[in-house]
Amino acid sequence: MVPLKQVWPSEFAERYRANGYWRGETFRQVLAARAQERGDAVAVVGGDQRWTYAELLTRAETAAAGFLALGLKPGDRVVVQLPNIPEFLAVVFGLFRARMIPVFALPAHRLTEIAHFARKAEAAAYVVTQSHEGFDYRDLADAVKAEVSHVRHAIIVGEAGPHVAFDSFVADASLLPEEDAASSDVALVQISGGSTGLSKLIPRTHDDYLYSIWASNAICGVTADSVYMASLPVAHNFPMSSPGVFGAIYAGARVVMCPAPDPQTAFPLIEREKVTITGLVPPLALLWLQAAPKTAHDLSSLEVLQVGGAKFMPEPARRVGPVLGCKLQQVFGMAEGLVNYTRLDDPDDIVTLTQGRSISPDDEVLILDDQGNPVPEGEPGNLLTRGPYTIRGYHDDPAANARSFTEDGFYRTGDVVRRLPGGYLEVMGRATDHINRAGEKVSAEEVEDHLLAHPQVFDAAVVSIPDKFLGERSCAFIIPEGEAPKPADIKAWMRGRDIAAFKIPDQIVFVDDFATTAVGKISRKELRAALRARLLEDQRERA
Ligand code: AMP
Ligand code: DBH
Repeated sequence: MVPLKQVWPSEFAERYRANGYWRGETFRQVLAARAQERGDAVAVVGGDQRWTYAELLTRAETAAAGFLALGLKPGDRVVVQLPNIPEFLAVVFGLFRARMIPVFALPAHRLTEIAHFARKAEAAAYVVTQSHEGFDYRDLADAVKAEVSHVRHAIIVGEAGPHVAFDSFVADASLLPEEDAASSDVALVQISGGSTGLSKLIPRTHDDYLYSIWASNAICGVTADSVYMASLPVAHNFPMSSPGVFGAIYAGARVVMCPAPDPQTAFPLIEREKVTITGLVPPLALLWLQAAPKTAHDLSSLEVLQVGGAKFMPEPARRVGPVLGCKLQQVFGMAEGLVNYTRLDDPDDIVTLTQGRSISPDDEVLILDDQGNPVPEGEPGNLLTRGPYTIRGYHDDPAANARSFTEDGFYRTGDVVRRLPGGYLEVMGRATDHINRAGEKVSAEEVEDHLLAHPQVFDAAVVSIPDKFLGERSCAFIIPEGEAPKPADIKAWMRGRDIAAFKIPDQIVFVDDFATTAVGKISRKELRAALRARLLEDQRERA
């Protein structure tokens, strides 16, 4: 197996420890400590379940014993694809207890993505729920096991069919490893949204991830009295760690698992559980703003609404306070590390017009032009960063690492930002080609690659176009091979590729050629930019 690691040069690691960011804690210790201190406090609520910290610990230990009893070993990687249910925490803390490493997939991912994660991580097992939003994950589990031979076990939360039932796990303290992980070990693997091709694996250590979590708690006001609701899919880095469900557990607070983020589902839960803080992507924030004035539900417990994942425009940002009666906090983060927040006591203009400033005094934030020189203060440029919770490399991907990291270890975020006084950042756009579809990042290259597999597609270029609701949507320009198929046929065919639905182009435009007049070669990046400009021009003319 390719070792999973994340290593900072020793002078950096020493500084991050000396400055108190890396505390030497592990996730196992965190849950054990909270169960000791606050055993009777409710840790997580979801569906008709309510577990105290003591119960969550017991369930995590039972899960750990179950994984080990199957023959899985410490160090094994396990793909976890669960929706917002309390078992998510039992599974993940169970894996931490057994010193196994969760690799997080989103509920929307399908065979193509899961097989890629499982292969790349050399996963030995796969944990899913029986079904969610009408999709039966047991069939997917069959397919994953058939396709990726080292995935030996599929563990199902719910009716397991031919697979292993999570409920069948039995406690057995004698199986549990005595020795804990080192805090510098990789604790978990996040997935990059990715702009070039397939998603990359992001190994995060206990030290660095826990730092981003407890420091986020301080910035977001999360304490033992908080009630954090996971509205977005909990496997996303944002609801997991900014400060997310892990932040809530770190603080000894209560997690509420909201099964879907629509107001009809979320508002009754806010009322019932007296939720104090939750996070949304901008399109959902718009829905909440629309629904709140008409709701009969009492939302007055809500103190902070975090909005992030994509740019939140100033106009709706201004409405959050008056309409929802809570503070807005903008969050600009990435699974690779760096997270920026507006602060709870910032003036309104900062909160509505910026995407916040970074967590740590030791976050190094560079804003450079395309030649790598710093831009004048306040001018837009490429954001690069290095720091105590930003990775130095993806797992097992030298080509991606050469592209995405500088020689001195800065991560090229691909975002274009400008810096305002006080270190606040305003996100201006993207330098790389992905579509930020309501917070879901879709790689243009990955979708093009699928389209090019279609027999009637000669060439394809996928671009993002502004969308009133989603922020951005995807448009595929296709040069057909022979007669053009119907857009609906292309979409149906894409669905058959077993990929997440958010990757299927929202719009398809057939063209005879890409009409690129440039002499010689044109990069795909330039091509996409030209096509996008042409489409926007056409739209303006028609309007
Ligand atoms: P990922 O690498 O998939 O974790 O996605 C992180 C990317 O999402 C960032 O690099 C930004 O492009 C985008 N993003 C996250 N939060 C915001 C925000 N508040 N405003 C604008 N873009 C954001
Ligand atoms: O979009 C993201 O990936 C994101 C947004 C807000 C993120 O990873 C985070 C906060 O931690």
